[in-house]
Amino acid sequence: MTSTESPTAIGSGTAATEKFSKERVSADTSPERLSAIATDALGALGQVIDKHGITYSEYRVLKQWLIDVGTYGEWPLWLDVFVEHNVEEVAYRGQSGTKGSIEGPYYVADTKRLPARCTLPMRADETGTTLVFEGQVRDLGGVGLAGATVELWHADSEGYYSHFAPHIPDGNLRGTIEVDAEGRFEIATIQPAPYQIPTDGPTGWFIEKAGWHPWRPAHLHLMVKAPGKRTITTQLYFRGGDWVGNDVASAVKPELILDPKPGADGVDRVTYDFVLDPAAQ
Ligand code: MBD
Ligand code: FE
Repeated sequence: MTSTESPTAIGSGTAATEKFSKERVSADTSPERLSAIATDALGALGQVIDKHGITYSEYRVLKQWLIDVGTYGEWPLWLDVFVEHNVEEVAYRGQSGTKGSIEGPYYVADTKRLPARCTLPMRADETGTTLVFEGQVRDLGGVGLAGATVELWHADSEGYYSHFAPHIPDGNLRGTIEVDAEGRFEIATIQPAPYQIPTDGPTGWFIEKAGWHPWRPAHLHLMVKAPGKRTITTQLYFRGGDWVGNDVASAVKPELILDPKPGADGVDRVTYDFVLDPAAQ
């Protein structure tokens, strides 16, 4: 790998920021609601400044660091690691299907469509233990959902994501699986490694200065969709894996932990079924 191809904080941050910025998102927040939220947010920050006696030099360092987060394109990373889990918990209120988890900064839409029994796109020399992930997409009544799709994306065995690390081909370890007539799927892939927040950018500097750790446990990202059902965005983790009990992004839930076991062929297999709530009316 040449140095220009090595993953850098500024490279993955810039790619994540460019992807997000293309969406031009909107929300129907009224001026009254915005004012109430902003008043409370600024009030909370004011209380922190007061409580800790924040100094002018600390204030200037904060200003510089906030500028650096933008320069490195790390707002998607920082926000999704430290803030998104709270938003996701609010979004799940009133739901009873499969638990959600954060989307994170590395989702890519419109990945390769794959049949219900498939192997995720990977390099000819992809390293890592083979993992067969199977299951069924169902409604709340237990009926399998034909027409559902399971979008799966995950890091490679070194913890890097395609589209956000220059040495990995686009589309690697990503796919949109079309379930069968009973809502079932069986996907062969490789076991991802834990993810480390890059230490050469402002999110990593902040974590190091605070004496925290920069790790997420190994995880699969999923977005499961079906006609007339509420889309779920979630993640699945691996029992006993490093950082499962101590995720820097606070995004692990006990219902989302897999326990793969070797099958008759010696290959690790695991079953996980997804239950979708009805779409909001
Ligand atoms: C990840 O891989 C991730 O899933 C999240 C939420 C944040 C940073 C990197
Ligand atoms: Fe991730």
